[in-house]
Amino acid sequence: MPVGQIVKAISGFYYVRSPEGEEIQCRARGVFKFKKKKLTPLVGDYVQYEMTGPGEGFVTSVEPRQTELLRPPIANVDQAVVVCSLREPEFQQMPVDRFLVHGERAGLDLVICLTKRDLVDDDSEVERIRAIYQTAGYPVIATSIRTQVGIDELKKYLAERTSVFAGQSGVGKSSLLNQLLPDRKLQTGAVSQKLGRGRHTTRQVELIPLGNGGQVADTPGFSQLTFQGFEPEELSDCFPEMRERSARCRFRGCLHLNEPGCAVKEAVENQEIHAGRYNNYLQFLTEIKEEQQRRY
Ligand SMILES: Nc1nc2c(ncn2[C@@H]2O[C@H](COP(=O)(O)OP(=O)(O)O)[C@@H](O)[C@H]2O)c(=O)[nH]1
Ligand SMILES: [Mg+2]
Ligand SMILES: [Zn+2]
Repeated sequence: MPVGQIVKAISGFYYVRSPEGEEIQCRARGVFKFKKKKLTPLVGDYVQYEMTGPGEGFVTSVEPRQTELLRPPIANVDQAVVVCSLREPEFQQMPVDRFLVHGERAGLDLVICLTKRDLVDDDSEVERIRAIYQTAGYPVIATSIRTQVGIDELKKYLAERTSVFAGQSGVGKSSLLNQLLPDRKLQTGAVSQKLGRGRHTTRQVELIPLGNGGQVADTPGFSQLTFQGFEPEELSDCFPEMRERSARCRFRGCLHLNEPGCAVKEAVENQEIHAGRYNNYLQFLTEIKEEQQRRY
């Protein structure tokens, strides 16, 4: 049986892209089987399907997932592009670190994309931000849809993989996607304001090919910013620069607070780990503990 990828799901239909690039409108066969396994097919899933007519068929089974996101619901994403503007609104580190932590936990590769480079005079702020994320190993790309700076570099990161854009409202995600997908104009902030509608336009999640072997998920990006379901011990694993040092902490399960022999704190004191990153770690740890207290 052929294997294709679900690129869109609308009211009970799954649109499966065949190996030849054709879109096949499918229903799921034996919905009960899927339900029993608590497995709802997601956009991004590789599925086996059976043709029943031209352009029509049944999904018969779902292949194991490489990654899985719940908000937005999408499977097999390789990479998240964390988008943050330099101005309008000002760069904020905390939301970037939140998205990075969620991306790490989902097992995604991560790239930071700074937008609206045309609104700052020189590269000093970009360099400052780059320095923050250097020890964590995240690439930082500065872009502008006005001057086109950084757009080609971003495209290189999007080739041959499936990416999702994450970031707060107004940072320029739709504008970037419009640069990448000139054939389909997404609503940007300015346009939707003119129409007097809310900024959040609900859209179906859809995978769109970029023509360079890459595809992007057309979604508002992952919105989950709380740490529900996180355990305190796993948080530092979601900071690469802490993860690589925590094996050298004296105590197993070290939370890198005030424990003796903590390799992470030592690295913060030596400025090998950026203090702002560590402070956000502490903030998120507090939120995880508060969340747990509410549960019990
Ligand atoms: N100056 C400037 N404005 C931008 C740039 N990218 C986006 N914007 C503006 O920022 C606003 C929000 O953009 P939008 O793409 O809707 O953001 P989203 O909410 O993240 O999808 C719009 O008014 C865009 O025109 C840029 O590179 N430079
Ligand atoms: Mg948008
Ligand atoms: Zn430690």
